[in-house]
Amino acid sequence: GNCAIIGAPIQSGASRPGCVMGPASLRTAGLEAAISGLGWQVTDLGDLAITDPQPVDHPNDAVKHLSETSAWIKVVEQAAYDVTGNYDFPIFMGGDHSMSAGSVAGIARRAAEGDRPLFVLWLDAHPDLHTLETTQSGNLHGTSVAYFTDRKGCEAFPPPAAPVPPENVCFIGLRSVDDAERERLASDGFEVHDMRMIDESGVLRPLRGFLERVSAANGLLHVSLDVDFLDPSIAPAVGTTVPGGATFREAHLIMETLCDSGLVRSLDLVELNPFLDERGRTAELMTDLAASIFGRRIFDRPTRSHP
Ligand code: DIR
Ligand code: MN
Ligand code: MN
Ligand code: MN
Repeated sequence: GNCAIIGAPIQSGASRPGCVMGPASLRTAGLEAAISGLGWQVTDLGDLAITDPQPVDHPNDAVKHLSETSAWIKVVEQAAYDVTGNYDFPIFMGGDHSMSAGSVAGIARRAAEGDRPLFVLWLDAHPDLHTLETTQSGNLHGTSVAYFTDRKGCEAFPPPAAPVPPENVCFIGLRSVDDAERERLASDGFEVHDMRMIDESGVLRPLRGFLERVSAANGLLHVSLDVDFLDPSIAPAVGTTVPGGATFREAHLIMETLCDSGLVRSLDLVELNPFLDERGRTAELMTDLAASIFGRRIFDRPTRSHP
Protein backbone atom coordinates (compact mmCIF):
# COMPACT_ATOMS: atom_id res chain seq x y z
CA GLY A 1 0.00 0.00 0.00
CA ASN A 2 0.82 3.70 -0.16
CA CYS A 3 1.69 5.46 3.08
CA ALA A 4 2.14 9.21 3.51
CA ILE A 5 3.85 10.80 6.46
CA ILE A 6 3.02 14.39 7.17
CA GLY A 7 4.33 16.67 9.94
CA ALA A 8 2.28 19.16 11.93
CA PRO A 9 4.77 20.95 14.20
CA ILE A 10 2.16 22.54 16.43
CA GLN A 11 2.87 23.25 20.08
CA SER A 12 0.43 26.06 20.88
CA GLY A 13 -1.98 23.55 22.44
CA ALA A 14 0.46 22.23 25.05
CA SER A 15 1.68 23.75 28.30
CA ARG A 16 5.39 23.51 27.57
CA PRO A 17 7.32 24.09 24.35
CA GLY A 18 9.06 21.27 22.48
CA CYS A 19 6.40 19.43 20.45
CA VAL A 20 7.43 21.57 17.50
CA MET A 21 10.39 19.17 17.25
CA GLY A 22 8.18 16.06 17.18
CA PRO A 23 8.14 15.50 13.40
CA ALA A 24 11.90 16.03 13.09
CA SER A 25 12.50 13.61 15.92
CA LEU A 26 10.31 10.89 14.38
CA ARG A 27 12.11 11.35 11.06
CA THR A 28 15.46 11.08 12.85
CA ALA A 29 14.28 7.88 14.53
CA GLY A 30 13.71 6.42 11.06
CA LEU A 31 9.92 6.32 10.71
CA GLU A 32 9.99 6.32 6.90
CA ALA A 33 12.57 3.51 6.66
CA ALA A 34 10.78 1.43 9.29
CA ILE A 35 7.57 1.42 7.25
CA SER A 36 9.12 1.15 3.79
CA GLY A 37 11.12 -1.81 5.15
CA LEU A 38 7.81 -3.59 5.67
CA GLY A 39 6.92 -3.39 1.99
CA TRP A 40 4.98 -0.13 1.95
CA GLN A 41 5.63 2.69 -0.47
CA VAL A 42 6.20 5.71 1.78
CA THR A 43 6.07 9.37 0.76
CA ASP A 44 7.21 12.09 3.16
CA LEU A 45 5.01 15.10 2.43
CA GLY A 46 7.05 17.37 4.70
CA ASP A 47 5.69 19.68 7.37
CA LEU A 48 2.54 21.79 7.31
CA ALA A 49 2.64 25.45 8.35
CA ILE A 50 0.18 28.18 9.28
CA THR A 51 0.17 31.73 8.01
CA ASP A 52 -0.66 34.83 9.94
CA PRO A 53 -3.16 33.80 12.63
CA GLN A 54 -5.49 36.65 13.57
CA PRO A 55 -5.90 37.40 17.28
CA VAL A 56 -9.20 36.14 18.76
CA ASP A 57 -10.55 36.56 22.26
CA HIS A 58 -12.61 34.07 24.27
CA PRO A 59 -14.91 34.55 27.26
CA ASN A 60 -12.94 31.87 29.14
CA ASP A 61 -9.80 33.84 29.96
CA ALA A 62 -7.89 30.64 30.78
CA VAL A 63 -7.85 29.68 27.07
CA LYS A 64 -4.34 29.92 25.61
CA HIS A 65 -3.19 30.47 22.01
CA LEU A 66 -6.68 30.19 20.53
CA SER A 67 -5.92 31.92 17.24
CA GLU A 68 -2.78 29.91 16.53
CA THR A 69 -4.40 26.60 17.46
CA SER A 70 -7.50 27.40 15.38
CA ALA A 71 -5.31 28.18 12.40
CA TRP A 72 -3.52 24.83 12.84
CA ILE A 73 -6.79 22.91 13.09
CA LYS A 74 -7.92 24.42 9.80
CA VAL A 75 -4.65 23.62 8.01
CA VAL A 76 -4.44 20.06 9.36
CA GLU A 77 -8.13 19.40 8.59
CA GLN A 78 -7.64 20.33 4.94
CA ALA A 79 -4.40 18.34 4.70
CA ALA A 80 -6.07 15.28 6.25
CA TYR A 81 -8.98 15.55 3.83
CA ASP A 82 -6.59 15.86 0.87
CA VAL A 83 -4.14 13.13 1.88
CA THR A 84 -6.88 10.55 2.51
CA GLY A 85 -7.96 11.03 -1.11
CA ASN A 86 -4.49 10.12 -2.40
CA TYR A 87 -2.95 7.60 0.01
CA ASP A 88 -4.07 4.34 1.63
CA PHE A 89 -2.61 5.15 5.03
CA PRO A 90 -1.47 8.59 6.23
CA ILE A 91 0.52 9.11 9.43
CA PHE A 92 0.18 12.54 11.05
CA MET A 93 3.24 13.44 13.09
CA GLY A 94 2.59 15.99 15.84
CA GLY A 95 2.90 18.28 17.37
CA ASP A 96 0.69 18.35 20.42
CA HIS A 97 -2.68 16.58 20.51
CA SER A 98 -4.65 19.62 19.28
CA MET A 99 -3.36 18.40 15.89
CA SER A 100 -5.92 15.60 16.08
CA ALA A 101 -8.83 18.03 16.16
CA GLY A 102 -7.80 18.73 12.58
CA SER A 103 -6.66 15.29 11.46
CA VAL A 104 -9.81 13.52 12.70
CA ALA A 105 -12.12 16.23 11.38
CA GLY A 106 -10.52 16.05 7.91
CA ILE A 107 -10.57 12.26 7.82
CA ALA A 108 -14.20 12.32 8.96
CA ARG A 109 -15.11 14.69 6.13
CA ARG A 110 -13.51 12.26 3.65
CA ALA A 111 -15.19 9.21 5.24
CA ALA A 112 -18.61 10.88 5.14
CA GLU A 113 -18.23 11.51 1.40
CA GLY A 114 -17.59 7.80 0.88
CA ASP A 115 -20.53 6.90 3.14
CA ARG A 116 -18.32 4.98 5.56
CA PRO A 117 -18.62 5.52 9.33
CA LEU A 118 -15.39 6.68 10.97
CA PHE A 119 -14.30 5.16 14.28
CA VAL A 120 -11.53 6.58 16.47
CA LEU A 121 -9.32 4.72 18.94
CA TRP A 122 -7.96 7.29 21.41
CA LEU A 123 -4.89 5.91 23.22
CA ASP A 124 -4.17 8.46 25.93
CA ALA A 125 -3.92 9.00 29.68
CA HIS A 126 -6.45 11.81 29.15
CA PRO A 127 -9.80 11.91 27.32
CA ASP A 128 -9.16 15.41 25.87
CA LEU A 129 -12.86 16.10 26.32
CA HIS A 130 -12.73 19.67 27.60
CA THR A 131 -14.58 22.34 25.70
CA LEU A 132 -13.21 25.87 25.43
CA GLU A 133 -15.69 26.72 28.17
CA THR A 134 -14.66 24.02 30.66
CA THR A 135 -10.88 23.95 30.26
CA GLN A 136 -9.15 25.26 33.37
CA SER A 137 -5.56 24.80 32.23
CA GLY A 138 -6.42 26.56 28.96
CA ASN A 139 -4.20 24.09 27.07
CA LEU A 140 -6.22 23.36 23.97
CA HIS A 141 -4.69 19.91 23.38
CA GLY A 142 -7.23 18.91 26.04
CA THR A 143 -10.19 19.76 23.75
CA SER A 144 -9.67 17.68 20.58
CA VAL A 145 -12.24 14.94 21.19
CA ALA A 146 -14.89 17.44 22.31
CA TYR A 147 -14.20 19.31 19.08
CA PHE A 148 -14.53 16.50 16.54
CA THR A 149 -17.54 15.00 18.32
CA ASP A 150 -19.16 18.44 18.18
CA ARG A 151 -19.74 18.92 21.92
CA LYS A 152 -21.32 22.28 22.72
CA GLY A 153 -18.65 24.80 23.75
CA CYS A 154 -16.10 24.51 20.92
CA GLU A 155 -17.73 27.08 18.61
CA ALA A 156 -14.63 29.28 18.59
CA PHE A 157 -12.94 26.65 16.39
CA PRO A 158 -13.90 26.24 12.71
CA PRO A 159 -17.02 23.98 12.77
CA PRO A 160 -16.33 20.28 11.95
CA ALA A 161 -17.90 19.31 8.61
CA ALA A 162 -18.74 15.74 9.68
CA PRO A 163 -18.81 15.27 13.47
CA VAL A 164 -17.85 11.82 14.77
CA PRO A 165 -20.60 10.28 16.98
CA PRO A 166 -19.35 9.69 20.56
CA GLU A 167 -20.38 6.01 20.23
CA ASN A 168 -17.67 5.65 17.56
CA VAL A 169 -14.89 6.82 19.89
CA CYS A 170 -13.09 4.31 22.12
CA PHE A 171 -10.74 5.42 24.89
CA ILE A 172 -8.08 3.07 26.20
CA GLY A 173 -5.56 4.05 28.87
CA LEU A 174 -7.39 6.78 30.78
CA ARG A 175 -5.99 7.67 34.20
CA SER A 176 -6.22 11.47 34.42
CA VAL A 177 -9.75 12.78 33.99
CA ASP A 178 -11.07 16.21 35.02
CA ASP A 179 -14.60 16.79 36.41
CA ALA A 180 -16.19 18.20 33.26
CA GLU A 181 -14.67 15.36 31.25
CA ARG A 182 -15.93 12.73 33.68
CA GLU A 183 -19.50 13.95 33.19
CA ARG A 184 -19.21 13.69 29.40
CA LEU A 185 -17.65 10.23 29.65
CA ALA A 186 -20.53 9.08 31.84
CA SER A 187 -23.38 10.50 29.79
CA ASP A 188 -22.43 10.96 26.12
CA GLY A 189 -22.02 7.37 24.90
CA PHE A 190 -18.25 7.05 24.49
CA GLU A 191 -16.63 3.61 24.89
CA VAL A 192 -14.32 3.98 27.90
CA HIS A 193 -11.59 1.68 29.22
CA ASP A 194 -9.54 3.20 32.02
CA MET A 195 -6.30 1.69 33.34
CA ARG A 196 -8.10 -0.12 36.15
CA MET A 197 -10.04 -2.07 33.51
CA ILE A 198 -6.83 -2.80 31.61
CA ASP A 199 -5.23 -4.07 34.81
CA GLU A 200 -8.14 -6.44 35.30
CA SER A 201 -8.84 -7.67 31.78
CA GLY A 202 -5.67 -6.93 29.82
CA VAL A 203 -5.75 -4.85 26.65
CA LEU A 204 -7.03 -7.51 24.25
CA ARG A 205 -10.57 -8.02 25.48
CA PRO A 206 -11.67 -4.36 25.24
CA LEU A 207 -9.76 -3.85 22.00
CA ARG A 208 -11.31 -6.86 20.29
CA GLY A 209 -14.79 -5.80 21.38
CA PHE A 210 -14.28 -2.40 19.80
CA LEU A 211 -12.78 -3.85 16.61
CA GLU A 212 -15.79 -6.11 16.23
CA ARG A 213 -18.05 -3.07 16.34
CA VAL A 214 -15.93 -1.28 13.70
CA SER A 215 -15.98 -4.33 11.48
CA ALA A 216 -19.73 -4.94 11.87
CA ALA A 217 -20.41 -1.33 10.85
CA ASN A 218 -18.06 -1.59 7.82
CA GLY A 219 -16.21 1.31 9.42
CA LEU A 220 -12.87 2.99 8.86
CA LEU A 221 -10.60 3.21 11.90
CA HIS A 222 -8.32 6.07 12.90
CA VAL A 223 -5.84 5.61 15.75
CA SER A 224 -4.63 8.56 17.80
CA LEU A 225 -1.60 7.71 19.94
CA ASP A 226 -0.61 10.21 22.64
CA VAL A 227 2.87 9.54 24.07
CA ASP A 228 1.42 9.76 27.58
CA PHE A 229 -0.67 6.63 26.93
CA LEU A 230 2.62 4.85 27.63
CA ASP A 231 4.13 4.50 31.05
CA PRO A 232 6.60 7.33 31.75
CA SER A 233 9.30 4.77 32.54
CA ILE A 234 9.43 3.77 28.87
CA ALA A 235 8.25 7.07 27.31
CA PRO A 236 9.54 10.07 29.28
CA ALA A 237 9.42 12.59 26.39
CA VAL A 238 6.01 14.16 27.02
CA GLY A 239 5.01 17.25 28.99
CA THR A 240 2.10 15.54 30.76
CA THR A 241 3.41 12.23 32.10
CA VAL A 242 1.00 10.27 34.31
CA PRO A 243 2.18 7.20 36.28
CA GLY A 244 0.56 3.85 35.61
CA GLY A 245 0.50 3.84 31.81
CA ALA A 246 0.64 1.07 29.23
CA THR A 247 3.66 -1.21 29.28
CA PHE A 248 5.91 -1.92 26.30
CA ARG A 249 4.16 -5.20 25.50
CA GLU A 250 0.63 -3.89 26.12
CA ALA A 251 1.31 -1.10 23.63
CA HIS A 252 2.86 -3.39 21.02
CA LEU A 253 0.10 -5.98 21.44
CA ILE A 254 -2.47 -3.28 20.71
CA MET A 255 -0.59 -2.25 17.55
CA GLU A 256 -0.09 -5.85 16.41
CA THR A 257 -3.77 -6.62 16.96
CA LEU A 258 -4.76 -3.47 15.09
CA CYS A 259 -2.57 -4.60 12.20
CA ASP A 260 -4.18 -8.06 12.18
CA SER A 261 -7.64 -6.45 12.05
CA GLY A 262 -6.91 -4.70 8.75
CA LEU A 263 -9.28 -1.92 9.82
CA VAL A 264 -6.86 0.94 10.51
CA ARG A 265 -6.54 3.59 7.79
CA SER A 266 -4.73 6.45 9.53
CA LEU A 267 -2.59 7.21 12.57
CA ASP A 268 -1.61 10.20 14.73
CA LEU A 269 1.68 10.17 16.64
CA VAL A 270 1.37 13.09 19.04
CA GLU A 271 2.71 14.89 22.10
CA LEU A 272 6.31 13.79 21.55
CA ASN A 273 8.53 16.45 23.15
CA PRO A 274 12.11 15.46 22.26
CA PHE A 275 13.50 18.17 24.57
CA LEU A 276 12.43 15.96 27.50
CA ASP A 277 13.81 12.73 26.07
CA GLU A 278 16.69 10.45 26.93
CA ARG A 279 18.68 10.16 23.69
CA GLY A 280 15.66 9.73 21.46
CA ARG A 281 14.29 6.63 23.16
CA THR A 282 10.66 7.83 23.10
CA ALA A 283 10.89 8.74 19.42
CA GLU A 284 12.28 5.27 18.75
CA LEU A 285 9.48 3.63 20.75
CA MET A 286 6.80 5.64 18.90
CA THR A 287 8.46 4.64 15.61
CA ASP A 288 8.53 0.97 16.63
CA LEU A 289 4.86 1.12 17.66
CA ALA A 290 3.99 2.61 14.29
CA ALA A 291 5.94 -0.20 12.62
CA SER A 292 3.89 -2.77 14.54
CA ILE A 293 0.67 -1.29 13.17
CA PHE A 294 2.17 -1.62 9.66
CA GLY A 295 2.98 -5.29 10.12
CA ARG A 296 6.28 -5.66 11.94
CA ARG A 297 6.30 -8.82 14.08
CA ILE A 298 8.40 -9.59 17.14
CA PHE A 299 10.96 -11.60 15.19
CA ASP A 300 11.46 -8.75 12.67
CA ARG A 301 12.23 -6.14 15.30
CA PRO A 302 15.67 -4.54 15.08
CA THR A 303 17.84 -4.70 18.17
CA ARG A 304 17.93 -1.40 20.04
CA SER A 305 21.13 -0.30 21.74
CA HIS A 306 19.58 1.35 24.80
CA PRO A 307 20.66 -0.16 28.12
C1 DIR B 1 -5.66 18.28 31.38
C2 DIR B 1 -4.47 17.60 30.69
N1 DIR B 1 -6.84 17.45 31.29
C3 DIR B 1 -5.92 19.64 30.76
N2 DIR B 1 -4.78 17.29 29.37
C4 DIR B 1 -3.97 16.69 28.46
O1 DIR B 1 -5.00 20.45 30.76
O2 DIR B 1 -7.01 19.88 30.29
N3 DIR B 1 -2.77 16.35 28.63
N4 DIR B 1 -4.46 16.43 27.25
O3 DIR B 1 -2.07 15.66 27.72
MN1 MN C 1 -9.76 36.60 26.96
MN1 MN D 1 -4.00 13.74 24.44
MN1 MN E 1 -2.53 12.84 27.22
